[in-house]
Amino acid sequence: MSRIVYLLNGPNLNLLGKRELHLYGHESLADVQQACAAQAAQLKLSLEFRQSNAESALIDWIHEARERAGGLIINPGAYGHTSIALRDALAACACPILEVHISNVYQREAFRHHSYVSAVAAGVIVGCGTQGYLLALQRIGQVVEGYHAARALKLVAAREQVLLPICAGIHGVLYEELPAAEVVRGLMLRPIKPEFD
Ligand code: DHK
Repeated sequence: MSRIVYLLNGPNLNLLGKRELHLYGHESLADVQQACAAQAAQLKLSLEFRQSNAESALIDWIHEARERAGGLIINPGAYGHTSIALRDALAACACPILEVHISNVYQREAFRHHSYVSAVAAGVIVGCGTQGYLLALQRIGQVVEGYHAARALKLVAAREQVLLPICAGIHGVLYEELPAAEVVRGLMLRPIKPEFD
């Protein structure tokens, strides 16, 4: 599983720190990018941080991520509420997708309460301010780590010809506590399942 993570921002997010400060906060997009880059480095993830006001550019980047990424984080901005094209592009990605909204869209106008993206996202982070991006990165990092841990364990289990839970026991890993167990037990299975069948 690739360690590349795409973090995409949709329309008007280039105005972070300049528009509706009470909703979106004082940080600029450059501030957010800097914080995300630091977090990604800590998590050993390679970050592709991008923003566009154009739906087509976002779709092209999602197609790119489809080929390269281990995870995709997207704040679709208003396109989340309107764009079936964005939703379809995301649905074609096998990697885990997290949707982020800086503001609590459920406390706002009714037209913001529905997102086409949510149905194809593994998770949604709403109303946590720009920290939502860091939480999303942390989550993707954990899934990627879990995948690699599970894969390594699976290889050892195959080599030693024991079942995965027994192998975990032999190697002193608390199977229930292993982050990979989450992967093995079925959360976020969409991209990973074929490997563990
Ligand atoms: C950002 C936008 O630009 C809005 O169109 C969405 C989202 C909410 C946010 O909270 O990050 O409705």
